[in-house]
Amino acid sequence: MSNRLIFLGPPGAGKGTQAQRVSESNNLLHLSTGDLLRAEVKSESELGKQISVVMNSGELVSDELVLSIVESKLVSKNSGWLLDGFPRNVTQAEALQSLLEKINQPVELVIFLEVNDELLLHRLIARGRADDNEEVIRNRLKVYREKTAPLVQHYTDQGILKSVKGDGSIESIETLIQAILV
Ligand code: B4P
Repeated sequence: MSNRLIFLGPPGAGKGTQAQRVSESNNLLHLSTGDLLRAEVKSESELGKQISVVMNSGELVSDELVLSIVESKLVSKNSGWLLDGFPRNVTQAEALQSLLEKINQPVELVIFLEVNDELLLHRLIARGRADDNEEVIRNRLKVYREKTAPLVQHYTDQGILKSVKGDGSIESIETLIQAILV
């Protein structure tokens, strides 16, 4: 079974939802950069306040910061892991690749969750997080198209990307993903 995974997709595609379920049933470390950043915001540290401004505008937090968070979590782990929401641009993908080469743990599979914009907007507005109002969501979709979407080609070229339609029920999508992993 593949046990070094990346979940890729637009905001609201269900990366976090599926990553939680798949990591639990396969005993993988679930590393969500969004959750780690929100935890820093919640701590009300100086850094958390700066992160909050960036997240609530729909932009990406700096590569340097996100990379240092991921590196500290991954180097202490030598079994399986699932990266959710990371990498989010080519710089992060390249930095991840050199880190993984250093620790000899290459990515085995990238799952790309495909969902149309209308459904994404509907799901995120229903979720209602601080960064889930329509104006910010539209900016997140724009940032996704400009910065994150090129990773689909990047991992397709490496021959490790599989697409999954992300518009069914949560359970049916999980079943599709599990079938790809075995
Ligand atoms: P994230 O926390 O990664 O969240 P997301 O992309 O908005 O959502 P996700 O795809 O995980 O959707 P979810 O399962 O929750 O990013 C938030 C922000 O953090 C970014 O904008 C950025 O500022 C920052 N950030 C994170 N990582 C970064 C990085 N690497 N570099 C720089 N900045 C970074 O699902 C959404 C909703 O849909 C939920 O309510 C869920 O219940 C529902 N849902 C899911 N699947 C469904 C289904 N099949 N049917 C019906 N509803 C469903």
